[in-house]
Amino acid sequence: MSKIIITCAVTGSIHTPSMSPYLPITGEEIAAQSVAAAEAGAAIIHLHARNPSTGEPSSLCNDFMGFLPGIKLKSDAVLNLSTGGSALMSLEDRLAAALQVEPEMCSLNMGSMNFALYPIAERIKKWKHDWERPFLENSDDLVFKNTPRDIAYVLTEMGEKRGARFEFECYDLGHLYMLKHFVDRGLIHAPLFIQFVFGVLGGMGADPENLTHMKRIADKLFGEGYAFSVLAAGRHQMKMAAMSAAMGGHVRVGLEDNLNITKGTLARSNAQQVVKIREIVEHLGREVATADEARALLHLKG
Ligand code: KMH
Ligand code: ZN
Repeated sequence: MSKIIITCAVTGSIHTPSMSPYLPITGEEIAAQSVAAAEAGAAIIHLHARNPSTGEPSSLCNDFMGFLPGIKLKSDAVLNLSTGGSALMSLEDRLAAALQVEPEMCSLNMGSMNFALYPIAERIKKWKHDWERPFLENSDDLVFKNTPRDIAYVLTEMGEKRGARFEFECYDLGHLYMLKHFVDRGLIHAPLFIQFVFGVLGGMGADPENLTHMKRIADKLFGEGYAFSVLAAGRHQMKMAAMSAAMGGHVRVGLEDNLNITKGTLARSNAQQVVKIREIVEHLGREVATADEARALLHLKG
């Protein structure tokens, strides 16, 4: 089995400041938590930006520049910019920073879907900012739009023209077939790095049978030409990541995906989750990849 790549998704666009005081929001906070996550063993840092005053998901290049230089200065982690942004953003906004920054890696969501966040708002008693509650509650009528045309556009602009490679986010079985379609069209080249995403309301649930089936079909479609990683939302995070590690896959953790470290206890940082999954995977007999080893495994431009 190859070394295991730990990705840490440090802030995302789903959780809001009222849910955890440890969620990094400002450029300084995002940079500091990213560097600490890299020091703890994350080879890849997956990044979204926030408005530093309100914590609202932001697509402004200026907000990305609030943390990117700080991370680069203090770590050699692979910087992976989200092109998913938030489901409320236009594709143009979602890509604005990545087009400028030209990162080694970016995410690419492989299909349109419901992306219901409202169940996670139920336990919040007091809201810090006006935008949070409508943002979450209106997600019962939200479509996360990633049409084949959108996907082709991201592949062309970020992949072909700028040399980025991708974390292909697959929330359902159909997304693997969409990925295969783009491989056949010649817009995607091995080795693929596929992120199996579990537990988003609108995508597949965090059931072990779904992971074994996703792997079985990915093996059939992509053979030796791919590696998989697993992220699971909320309380399913660690057990699904551990299962991936046991099956030869890679793992993703971070406060984008889950705010807790154990049931009912908030993680005090992203690094705390990286340390936890690192211990689990090392106990399973897997070695953790450095950033440069991840670059070599995934054929990144460096
Ligand atoms: N929020 C995750 C479920 C993206 O940024 O492009 C998936 C994700 C999407 O990270
Ligand atoms: Zn993301």
